[in-house]
Amino acid sequence: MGLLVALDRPGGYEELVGKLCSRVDGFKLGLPLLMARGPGYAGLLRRRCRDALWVADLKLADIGYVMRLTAGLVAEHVDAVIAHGFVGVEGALGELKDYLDSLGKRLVVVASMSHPGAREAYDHALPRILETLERLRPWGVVAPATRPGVVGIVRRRLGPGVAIMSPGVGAQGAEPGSALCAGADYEIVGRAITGSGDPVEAAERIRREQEARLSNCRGTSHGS
Ligand code: NUP
Repeated sequence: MGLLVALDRPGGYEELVGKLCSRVDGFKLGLPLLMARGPGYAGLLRRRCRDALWVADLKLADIGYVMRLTAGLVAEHVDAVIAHGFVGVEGALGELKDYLDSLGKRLVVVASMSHPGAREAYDHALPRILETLERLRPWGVVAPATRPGVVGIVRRRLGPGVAIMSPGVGAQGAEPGSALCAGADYEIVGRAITGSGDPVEAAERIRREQEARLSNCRGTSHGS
């Protein structure tokens, strides 16, 4: 069971990361924060919580050459980098994966997105993206907590060896634990924690809700 905190809004998170460190599994750094503070800020935050999982959500969707350049700016400070799945393998995700492999870093690829408009594109694109993921075998995949059915499809298709991380819990309406029940490894939560008056209490409450939902669904939909 995992909880990743999304840090998106430009701001100072050193103290918050220190407080959340023992309570969550990792942190996902958004583009607004990285652009405002610079890639080195990821390193500064990491020093507050070294052993957590650190993910740079760069949402890369470009030719391999440019994706490698972009990922290279922040790779030393994080464990994993997120790219879009629709750009395909040759000349794009394949190159990025080889590059990250050479650095000992992990690639996470978006299979589908959490917002309502994602249906316009991803309902059609998902079968193709799943083929890409099967060939590429990235370390991780992003699938939406707002559509647990999609999480289940990704899990069944790619098997137990891939880390599935699911955004959409809290501010976008999905309940804590719902994606975990559908087969995700991590739920990504941003505003429900960072926008709360008491982020530590919010993270602890979300953890408790994840545990409660997971223990309910285990033995029913997701097995033991
Ligand atoms: O499909 C996606 N939806 C999504 O919200 C893929 C993402 N990577 N995200 C990210 O998850 C988004 O960029 C933000 O960092 C986080 C969700 O934040 P919140 O809605 O919990 O505040």
